[in-house]
Amino acid sequence: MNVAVEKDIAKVGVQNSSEWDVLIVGAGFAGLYMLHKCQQRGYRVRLFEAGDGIGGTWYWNRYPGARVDVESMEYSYTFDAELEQKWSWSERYAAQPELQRYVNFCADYFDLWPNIQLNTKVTDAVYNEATGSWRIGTENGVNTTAKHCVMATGFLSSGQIPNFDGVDSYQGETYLTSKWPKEKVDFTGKTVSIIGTGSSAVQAIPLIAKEAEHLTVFQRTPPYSIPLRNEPLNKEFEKLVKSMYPEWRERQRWQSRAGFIAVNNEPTYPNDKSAIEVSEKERLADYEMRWRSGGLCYYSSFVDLLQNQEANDTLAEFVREKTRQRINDPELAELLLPRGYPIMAKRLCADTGYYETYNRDNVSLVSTKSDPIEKITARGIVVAGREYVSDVIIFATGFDAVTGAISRISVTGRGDRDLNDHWEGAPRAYLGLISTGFPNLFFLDGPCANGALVSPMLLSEHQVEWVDRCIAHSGLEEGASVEPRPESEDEWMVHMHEVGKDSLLHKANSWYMGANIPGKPRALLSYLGGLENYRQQTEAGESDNYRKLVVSKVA
Ligand code: NA7
Repeated sequence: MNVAVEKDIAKVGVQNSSEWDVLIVGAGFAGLYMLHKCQQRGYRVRLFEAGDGIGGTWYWNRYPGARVDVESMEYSYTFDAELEQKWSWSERYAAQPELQRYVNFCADYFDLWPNIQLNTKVTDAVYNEATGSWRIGTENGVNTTAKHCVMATGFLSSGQIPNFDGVDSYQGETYLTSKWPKEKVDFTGKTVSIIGTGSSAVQAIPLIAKEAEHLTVFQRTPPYSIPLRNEPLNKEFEKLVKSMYPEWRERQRWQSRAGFIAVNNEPTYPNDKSAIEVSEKERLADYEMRWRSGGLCYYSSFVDLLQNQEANDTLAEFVREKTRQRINDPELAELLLPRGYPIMAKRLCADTGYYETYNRDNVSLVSTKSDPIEKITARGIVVAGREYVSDVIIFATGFDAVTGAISRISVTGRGDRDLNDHWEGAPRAYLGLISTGFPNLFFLDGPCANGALVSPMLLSEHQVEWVDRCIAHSGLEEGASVEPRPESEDEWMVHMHEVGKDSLLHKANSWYMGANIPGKPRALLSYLGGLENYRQQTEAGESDNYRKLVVSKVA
């Protein structure tokens, strides 16, 4: 520990028998900012990261075409004005390698490396009621104790390969998009199969198709996908944003609905009108304007798109019509067009040449909607009795999202209660930050907050700052603890379900609902109240002196 840190701890008079004041799990954007805050406070802090590099999701997801679909100028840390001015993005939407450069730059900039421990996968955490601290175990046998533990494990970090019959018998090469090798994978001259057509596949397919001898796509549910319109970062736009970053960020935080405001290189406000109450002309003008901008800006279109089926249908039909024009073969287009579930009820995809890829001679589509994948053999994939032989299978099959990464750690709270038991049926956490019976254990971008539906950068920064103040409030002394009153957790869950009950999200089998994982209980995993409302609710939780929490301080 450095002398300055020791001095600071001496200053606040910490008497803590734990090895660490705060142990953070996960070196994504959320965990790294948490580490920065703890360092600023002079805490004894450690961050454990399973990978051998930092970046979390952006460390693991290195498949061809991996790129963020929130604009780079908005998908970056917002808490440090100097950093904002210093860093320049090269593209409108940063690709994975640039995101990794950014995250490493930030770790250097804030001098985070001394407290990051790589290659350290946390397996279990057990609360000690006598000391009010956590014992944390890891895969490589390192055990440690910490007064507070912050799970910054990510909501799209637990990749899943479905348990296809015969999956282990396959003799070719296999890849999972969310755990892609660091070395370049060369598909030249190979026949490749890819299972899945979510965001990851939609990004990877156009690039793999250019290289492979033949690419076969196995599609279960056609996605809704909007052209991303990526390009080198417009320098005028960069200048504009950098000249008004404080105001821009405030609008992202408080006046954006989902955390981003750029549309067609301009700052905008979300559209607060109903899609069915405006004239068709006005409606189509909004949809056209967003189509020109590209990407995810439909999330800030008409206010009722995710609440009202009729409103939603207008956008779904608009997108289908636009999509139809991108595919040469009308029969194939019918197979690729999304139907039967509301647009945005599964996460919208944003693509670069996805549909046009199906116009190539070396790409074919196998629909597994009515004929699911039967099995995987030593040579390939079997659908409807036909074997599709291939040299490579890529699983772009998604994540055990939101709860998966936390659930894979064995977490034992007060009274030997297992967190997975507490979350049985559906996860529960006050403000999505802390669960009753699990004192001093915080979740960033976890369930019951709105991580899945807003720009994660903004949400996690806000949560980190909340957790930072909460830890400071409850203290680091032995025996001190903080957890929600049972009724506070109940109240939040009632509020979350009230806010989400009429959402069209319930009408699709998405990872938002846990419905992409066989056996996972179907439940709304995220708070749908919007970013501003979430910020208000969490701030209210503090301004009444944490009345909804039980804070046991040590005199
Ligand atoms: P997604 O969006 O969950 O996509 C996974 C894809 O894999 C999707 O098309 C699934 O079809 C398909 N899938 C999953 N299991 C199966 C089985 N058993 N059989 C056939 N097809 C299957 O994950 P991504 O990695 O693409 O994107 C995750 C998020 O990252 C995304 O939402 C953005 O936020 C960024 P389904 O739709 O379930 O029928």
